[in-house]
Amino acid sequence: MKLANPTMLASGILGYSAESFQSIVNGGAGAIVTKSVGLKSRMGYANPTVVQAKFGLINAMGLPNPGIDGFVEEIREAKAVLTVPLIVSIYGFSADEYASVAQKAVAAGADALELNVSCPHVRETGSEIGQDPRILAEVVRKVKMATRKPVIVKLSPNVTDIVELAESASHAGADALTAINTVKAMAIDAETAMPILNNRVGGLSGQAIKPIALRCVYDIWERAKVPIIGCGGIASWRDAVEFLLAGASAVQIGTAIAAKGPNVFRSTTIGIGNYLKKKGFRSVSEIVGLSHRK
Ligand code: RRO
Repeated sequence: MKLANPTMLASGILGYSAESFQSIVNGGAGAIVTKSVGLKSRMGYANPTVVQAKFGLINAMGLPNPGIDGFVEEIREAKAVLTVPLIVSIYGFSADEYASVAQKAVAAGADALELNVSCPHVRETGSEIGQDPRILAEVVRKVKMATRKPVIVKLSPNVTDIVELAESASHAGADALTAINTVKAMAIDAETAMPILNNRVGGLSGQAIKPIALRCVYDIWERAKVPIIGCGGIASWRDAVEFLLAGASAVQIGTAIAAKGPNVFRSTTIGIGNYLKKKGFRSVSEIVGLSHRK
């Protein structure tokens, strides 16, 4: 899959509507990733579902989504107007469910799939699948058998060895890996003496997790045979360049949109271009993984 620039909208940030995706493309994004969609609709958790931490956000949305059958029309509408690839993020409670959602998403027009095997706080899906190399491999294999479109696997940082899982996904046929989903976290209110999120625990995103995400990309690059998409706390061209140097071929931006607006994609792309020119490189690919040289 060719991207016009190396920035993409991270999953989960702007739901499912063609209008909100268009505003992100107008801001300069090179690809869109939807919020995760499953076989059946889900309400998600009760509020509060998001809490501001000092250097990021903690969320426990609980996978609210319309279900793939309720989303196919939105995929078709988005495909009719978008000029960049539309990547549909999917989840399931079994390998067969992932495969069946994948088939429906591709039939509706998805250009690629991102498998959410890394949601930190919904039982029997997400990271409960992505933390076991054998189950992860089975999910990837079944989705690959169900479609010819590129399959990206989004990995969880909440594991002992993310590289083992990256290898398992790529051996099973993943075309690319996204690193990372949110880091398990929580907030407690001293006044009420209670956790703030209704679900008590959630996932931390934003500035606070950038060094964790960067290390994950760096470690995966040493062993992975497939492109890596960096995700976690990227808010500027300098952050993006650091991820490229660690081994990412593209980056996803999410939490930073809240503070910087959709134009963060354009400013990041322009900044990467200026950096390449200043340092005498001709393309992004020349700096992917460059920090590994000894
Ligand atoms: O919906 C969520 O609560 C959620 C998901 Br699916 C995910 O993958 N990561 C996250 O931080 N929240």
